[in-house]
Amino acid sequence: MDILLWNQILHPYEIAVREIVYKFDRLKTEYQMNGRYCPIEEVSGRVKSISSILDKLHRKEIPIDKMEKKVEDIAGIRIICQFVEDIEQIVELIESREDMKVRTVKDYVKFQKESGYRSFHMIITYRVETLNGPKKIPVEIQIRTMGMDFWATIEHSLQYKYKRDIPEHVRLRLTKAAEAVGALDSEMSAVRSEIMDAQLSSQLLHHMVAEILCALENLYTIAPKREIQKIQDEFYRVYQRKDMNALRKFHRQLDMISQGYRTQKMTNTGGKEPQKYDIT
Ligand code: 0O2
Repeated sequence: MDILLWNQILHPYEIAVREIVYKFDRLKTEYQMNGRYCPIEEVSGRVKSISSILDKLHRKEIPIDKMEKKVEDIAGIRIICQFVEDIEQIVELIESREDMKVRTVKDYVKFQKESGYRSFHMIITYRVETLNGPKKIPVEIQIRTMGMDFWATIEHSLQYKYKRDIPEHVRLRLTKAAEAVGALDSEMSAVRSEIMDAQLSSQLLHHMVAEILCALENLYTIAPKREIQKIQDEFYRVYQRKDMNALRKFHRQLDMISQGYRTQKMTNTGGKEPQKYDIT
């Protein structure tokens, strides 16, 4: 099989990975825009390297012409979340989509692997459009918490270093580390609602500040500079209080001031001094 053929074979998998990562990223943005907690922390994807594919074919004694049928993780997506509870939400979200048809699932979260590995795996069918027409391909989606991901990444590197024959004393450490990750995930779950509240408040604060600064910037073209300076100083004062209600009130007043200056500009003052508006 020459290199050109590999490229041809892998191309639809690349399209699938790019499209799916993009779709999950867009979902994340949608959650944020709606001020809702997003169960997805990070999404990444990869097409399995040719050497990894060859290793897997060898390891599982799969003939090369059966590769596309038997190796279901050529296209791989990884979704990282903060809490174990988020995994279930993401699974339901995927199950409800029309563009991703779930073929099989493996729940290594409930049924941890002997190695200590924990993660939720789904094989889905995803349709890509290519120059040669549509093609349905399998994609493996791995869903796990940050803690599970940390453990799996380290263990994966060690498997590579020791050629899948990790020495017993290292294996023992990994088992202990897996237990610690399990305990960490449980502790985090216990304070999940508090953490979610804190994150949502901080997200709302960032959103509000961005909107206020944008409104202030728009004011530059219609209001006198010293007025804007006064409003800006007031904004810094209000911001220091980190009080969402005060910021909301400030935002509303700023909107009214902007509206006032805009109306004034439209009706043309005829050389008169522009009227001043105060934030109180
Ligand atoms: P890579 O380099 O990540 O692509 P098998 O190869 O038999 O273990 P199978 O039957 O194809 O796996 O499916 P399974 O068990 O769902 O595993 C698929 C992928 O999950 C693996 O791909 C790993 O990415 C990950 N995984 C499974 N078990 C472990 C584990 O014990 N430790 C770590 N770190 N990852 C694991 P590949 O092809 O093995 O490797």
